Amino acid sequence: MTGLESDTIAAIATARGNGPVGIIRLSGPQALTIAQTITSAELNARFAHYASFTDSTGSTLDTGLALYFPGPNSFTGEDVVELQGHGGHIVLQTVLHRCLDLGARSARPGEFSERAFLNGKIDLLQAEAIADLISAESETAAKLASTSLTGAFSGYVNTLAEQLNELRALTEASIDFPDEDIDVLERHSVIKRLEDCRETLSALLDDVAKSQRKTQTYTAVLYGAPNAGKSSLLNALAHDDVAIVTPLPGTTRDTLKQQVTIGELTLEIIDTAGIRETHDVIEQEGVKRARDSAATADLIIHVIDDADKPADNNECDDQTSSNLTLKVHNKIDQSGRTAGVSVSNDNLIEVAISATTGEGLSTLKTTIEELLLGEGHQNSQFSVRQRHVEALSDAIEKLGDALSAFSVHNAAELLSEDLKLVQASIDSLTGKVSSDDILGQIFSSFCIGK
Ligand SMILES: Nc1nc2c(ncn2[C@@H]2O[C@H](COP(=O)(O)OP(=O)(O)OP(=O)(O)O)[C@@H](O)[C@H]2O)c(=O)[nH]1
Ligand SMILES: [Mg+2]
Repeated sequence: MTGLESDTIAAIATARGNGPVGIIRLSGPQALTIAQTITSAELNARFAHYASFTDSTGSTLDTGLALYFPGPNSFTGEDVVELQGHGGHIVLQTVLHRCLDLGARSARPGEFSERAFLNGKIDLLQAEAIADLISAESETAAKLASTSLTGAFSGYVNTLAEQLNELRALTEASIDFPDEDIDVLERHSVIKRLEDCRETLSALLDDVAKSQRKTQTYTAVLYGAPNAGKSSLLNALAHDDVAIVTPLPGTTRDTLKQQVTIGELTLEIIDTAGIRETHDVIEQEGVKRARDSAATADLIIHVIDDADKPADNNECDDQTSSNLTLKVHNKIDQSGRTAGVSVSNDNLIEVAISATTGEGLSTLKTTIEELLLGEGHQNSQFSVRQRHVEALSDAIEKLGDALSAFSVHNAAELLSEDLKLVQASIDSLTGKVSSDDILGQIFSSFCIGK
């Protein structure tokens, strides 16, 4: 950590383009002086001053609010001033140039967050969560990022780091004071603690993987015999009349894609032509496309007309794909089957619904969510990047190595060295240990002004 920077940075913190309000943010030792010169006002801490923002000749460039947040109680930990004026791109540029003329330097992308990180206001997981919150494209992604920003993810990682630290301290104590009667390295207890640590790490990785899945878009194909109710189900899940529904078998020909949100899951649903032998060349192409979609989908939703005689439904039992498949018995308002979830004779999960009355639909949605996100996914609320998955996997692998080496050699020195490696992987998550390269890579992907 380099501590407080000596220069003052400035940037437009609001999105590029013209808007009603625009914010220029200053951070660093000269932030207050620069802002006071521009506003000709004595700025009190955390007080909204209405002021004119003037150029060097005293002419008004804009009028607005100036807010002063003295360090260390500011976002960056340094003195920060926000000048909130009108959001026109040109007017913001002129006020920004005035800040630069008075000695500020243009901030690099993510430099405010980088300073917050370097000054210990946030850790690396929280800094990344800020960027993820800004770029979130779904409600779920935004929720995950804001939970990570509160420090929830960091909390788990820090607890793990403490656990490892304790174990390493005990290990090192036995090296430093070999003659003293420290039974801390009682073999079984050490192995047990190492195993506990590995278990906690694996559980965290599992949660992280579940969270990561939430920001992916999955594809689910509606597959089945003509007239089974595939298009009706699409419309019910989309809450919209997206697909044509008629009582005629063979209504859908083209594949029809619709993105829907099911709980925390983003799903692209593909409605397809009913599978049957046909001489109609258009329908033949539709059936081919349906099969192609089923071959690549993350989930096949096999829709069956529950009110129909079984022979008709067997038409589509030619799925060759080994993809995850869910059976949906539709039209239970006619068949009389009870809505709900069960396991079929061929060991597939099946849900009984009526696309028209909506019965069983909420069970279907939770089943789809659990199939794709994993059970208990509601408790996994982390904003995840690939580097987190890699760091945790690496820590688990190294802890495994440490455990096997200790089981064989029983050597405290070796264990201590091995634990250092595990700890480095864990600490890289929060940025306690990180190379400038990694920091540069992370912060350069931020937007300017954040
Ligand atoms: N009673 C009842 N009728 C349904 C239900 N779902 C669909 N239907 C009716 O079944 C008929 C066929 O529905 P679609 O949704 O077009 O079936 P599809 O599987 O898309 O058919 P194709 O596009 O021809 O393959 C329509 O008349 C629907 O109104 C249901 O749950 N209950
Ligand atoms: Mg259809």
